[in-house]
Amino acid sequence: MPFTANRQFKAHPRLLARAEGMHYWTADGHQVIDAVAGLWCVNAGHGRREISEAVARQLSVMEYAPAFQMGHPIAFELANRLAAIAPPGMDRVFFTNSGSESVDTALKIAIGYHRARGAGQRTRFIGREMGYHGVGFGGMSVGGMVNNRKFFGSSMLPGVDHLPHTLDIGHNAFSRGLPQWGMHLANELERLVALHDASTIAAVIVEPISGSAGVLLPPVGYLKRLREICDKHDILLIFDEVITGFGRAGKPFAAQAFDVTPDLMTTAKGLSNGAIPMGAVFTQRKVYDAFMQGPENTIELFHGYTYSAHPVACAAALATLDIYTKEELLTRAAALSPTWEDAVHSMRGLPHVIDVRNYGLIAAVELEPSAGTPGARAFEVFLKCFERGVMVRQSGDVIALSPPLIVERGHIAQIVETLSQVIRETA
Ligand code: PXG
Repeated sequence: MPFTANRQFKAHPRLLARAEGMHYWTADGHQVIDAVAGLWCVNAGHGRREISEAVARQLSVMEYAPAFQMGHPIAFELANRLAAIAPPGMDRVFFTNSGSESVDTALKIAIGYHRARGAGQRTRFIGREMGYHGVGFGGMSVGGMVNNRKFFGSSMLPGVDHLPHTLDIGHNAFSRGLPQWGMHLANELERLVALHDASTIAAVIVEPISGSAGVLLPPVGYLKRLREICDKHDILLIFDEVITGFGRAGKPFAAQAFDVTPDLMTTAKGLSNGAIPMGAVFTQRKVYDAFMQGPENTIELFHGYTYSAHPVACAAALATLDIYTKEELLTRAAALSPTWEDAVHSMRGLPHVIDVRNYGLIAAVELEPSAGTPGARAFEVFLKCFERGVMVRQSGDVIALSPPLIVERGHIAQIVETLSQVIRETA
């Protein structure tokens, strides 16, 4: 099983059998509120009939169409719809099937872009400690979560360096929203540029808000500073918005919430509400245009997947975008954020709670690790919450929360009450 304690699971399985709105039901009929939107992807909530009907319709009209040297109308319709909600100038879209594929695609586009401009020596990437960019060899290499890397150490991409991460509980514990301390950490990019020389660096890739490593927020001004340094040295800036895209941060994309526009943006998850696997890479027009040279019969980008722009996934994504628009879900996190912030910060002062972090409809509660068994306390909290009908995510000693964007105040209260009670009872 993926990223699972296999032996523990098989001894005590947690089987989800049905889902509707904010809830799952287990195979034996136990109702569980979903405080993580599946895995940060079911932003419009579960069981959306509009999506299943669109999928069924598309399956009966045309179940598959090749994307190499062929196209189909709704792929372009979807790309146009996405461009309309994207940050300024990001109006070119390449479809993939997952976040990991989006990341590897973006890294390849970055290298190809520089080569097309006669700067083929720019092949180096700068990622960040504690970053998560999926599990492909590219994403793993620019990522910075040690357990995801150490087993595969000799297979990393060459020429990758990492910025320091931005988590500093000493300075920023219990910040509400973005932490004030830490903008200067972006200046580390200048140090890496001085070390490697800008002429060798293709791109910097960061999550605007890191999810998997336990919700790491960008200090105020940090992302703007990264943008400035990238501009100064002609380095592409990639935002990995696989988690933050599609409303999680209170705007369609975190780039808009933080008013910093990257050159490329990777997405997946909320794009299709998790219903059908799909990802998309957005690029600035200048990136696309750089590839458009040579004789017209030549392929400009030697990259793609059998299932790029899969018609059924496109249908699911279009239906998802309709729901987002109709229910104003892509900005709902901003409206609910003060309520969410107050609710999650009520957990300050509970036993072992050393930090609470929040932005948009994301939060993390960090627990003090129990001596000698890192992660054990939060794992126990995760298990007990599930028994009491609340599904949260655990990563190390962090409990992460990211409910579907349809969440109501009553659900927030239930999630926080159960989690608080469980934390109180967990030694
Ligand atoms: N980039 C980011 C920023 C992600 O969060 C990926 C890439 C990879 O996406 P795929 O679709 O290949 O899994 C992700 C995935 C969690 C958790 O709770 C996070 C992810 C996936 C599963 C669990 O920590 N993020």
